[in-house]
Amino acid sequence: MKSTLLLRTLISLFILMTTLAAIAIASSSMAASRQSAIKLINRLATIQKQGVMIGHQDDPMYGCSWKWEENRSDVKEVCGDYPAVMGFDLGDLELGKDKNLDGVPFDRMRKEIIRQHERGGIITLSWHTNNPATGKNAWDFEGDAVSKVLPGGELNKKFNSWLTMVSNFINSLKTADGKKVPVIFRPWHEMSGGWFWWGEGRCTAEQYKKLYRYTYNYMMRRGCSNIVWAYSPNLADQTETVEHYEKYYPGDDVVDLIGIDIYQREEHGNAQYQGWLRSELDVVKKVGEKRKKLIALTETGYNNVPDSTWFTKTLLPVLKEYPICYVLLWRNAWDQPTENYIAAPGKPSEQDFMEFYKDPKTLFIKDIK
Ligand code: BMA
Repeated sequence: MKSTLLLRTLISLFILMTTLAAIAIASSSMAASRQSAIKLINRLATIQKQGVMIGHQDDPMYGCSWKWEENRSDVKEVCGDYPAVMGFDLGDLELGKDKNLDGVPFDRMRKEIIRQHERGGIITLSWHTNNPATGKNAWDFEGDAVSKVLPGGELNKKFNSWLTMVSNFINSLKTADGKKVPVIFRPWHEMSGGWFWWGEGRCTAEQYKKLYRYTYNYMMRRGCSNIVWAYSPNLADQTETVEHYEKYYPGDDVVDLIGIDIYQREEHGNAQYQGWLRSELDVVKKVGEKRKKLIALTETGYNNVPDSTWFTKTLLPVLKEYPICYVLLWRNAWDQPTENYIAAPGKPSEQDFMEFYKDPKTLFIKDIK
């Protein structure tokens, strides 16, 4: 009897110890596997002290007067250097398409991401995910999609297959010697506006947090160790507050960088836009300090930049007041005549952008190499 009991105790002890060892190995390999992301986080923290990196969405894909040619960039054609940050969008990847929602081929995107990494630059990815409930685009907010994609929901399986496709793409971002390229990923962005199916009024804050955390856990399990995770709400209707900004915040354990998306339109004055930037960045800075997160202006711009001194007189003075690591100006869209957000040869802001480039605060590729 006694010896059976001893044997049983020994067996249970053995099982417990092997389980604990397995957990330790799993968590240490999880930590180790984030190496490339952590390296990027540390680099961003260093750069944040030096100045603000200038970024541009779809920079090497098309510009105001060209598209799909290789080795071109409106930014480079104006100031002689590439933007320090390049942004790309994964929308439509989840449908198995070979081009994104703006016509950018995913193979070309992968190539440009690797090129940007090899020239010493930074990459950020957004994802204008189609509505899984209605089959329409990201701006279709019908169908209660968030609750349906979460575990137990009728679209969970389909959603998993979408996350798998995005994970596979991110895992495929590797240099020739097999090293993974780190990227800042900004899923479920602009949730404080109501225009996307994952936004305000389309799900509860709790559901949103579940969606974000589910995405994080799923993609980390699929080995996406090269992601720096970003939380990126949009401009508040009123003056921003910490409470409002954090309404959808999914947790310190799943976020590395926090930011804000803010645009100026023709009906807004420069002072109004600057007021918004300050109201938001005051809060982003405060939350960043409190939570020890990197901070950025994750999207901005003035469509078609009609003001010829906008970069140096409106944007730059505010950038100088905040320790943000980057600002991403949106695309010089080939397909949307009203969506040109950065300088290009022959545009009214061309000269001003040169001055903006020369300012010590603004960082381009040559400054961060
Ligand atoms: C939006 C606009 C759209 C575009 C989308 C994804 O803000 O620029 O025209 O399709 O981003 O890039």
